[in-house]
Amino acid sequence: MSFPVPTRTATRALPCALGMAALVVGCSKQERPDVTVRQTTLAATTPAIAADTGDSQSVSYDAASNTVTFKLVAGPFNWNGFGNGQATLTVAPKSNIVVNFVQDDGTPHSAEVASGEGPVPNSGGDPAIPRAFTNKVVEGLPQGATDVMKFTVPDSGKFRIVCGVPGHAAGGMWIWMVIDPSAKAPSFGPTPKS
Ligand SMILES: [Cu+2]
Repeated sequence: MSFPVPTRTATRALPCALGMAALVVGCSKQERPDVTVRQTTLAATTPAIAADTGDSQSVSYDAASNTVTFKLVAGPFNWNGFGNGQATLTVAPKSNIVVNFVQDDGTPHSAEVASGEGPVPNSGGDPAIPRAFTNKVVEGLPQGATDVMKFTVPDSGKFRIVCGVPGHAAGGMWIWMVIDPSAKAPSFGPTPKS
């Protein structure tokens, strides 16, 4: 299944646009209580849709080559706005992964794929998958730097994408990367509550 993922702006605008198209009236909560109800329902279901189909701005997939391209943006102790495992990149077994790392924070950061078992690592230097780390993984790269990690995931497993600068991952700068045999395509979004 594949649903178009509305942007947040589009999600908000959609009920109004529907109301406008059908009735050519304003979009007022007082005048159109049914529109309000529909908007609430849509907002409540949007996170699940995003988790199923991915954030098209962060992840793309080439099925022919089984290649996942993921944009990983370093912010202040977060990745793409998420920290402490609050987001998950889900990929199929044996996927070829291209991570386009973008350093968008004033503090030096790096990236590495670490084990998903045990405690969050204090620093980089022990990647769980060969070649799955950026340059200057312990020192960190300066703001504005970019790097590319290319690696292939195994059949199964749960990993963390961490910052390798000492203390940063433990300080929250990590997200999950999960290999899901049932995944038909990669996705990125908030970690499902278990
Ligand atoms: Cu960092």
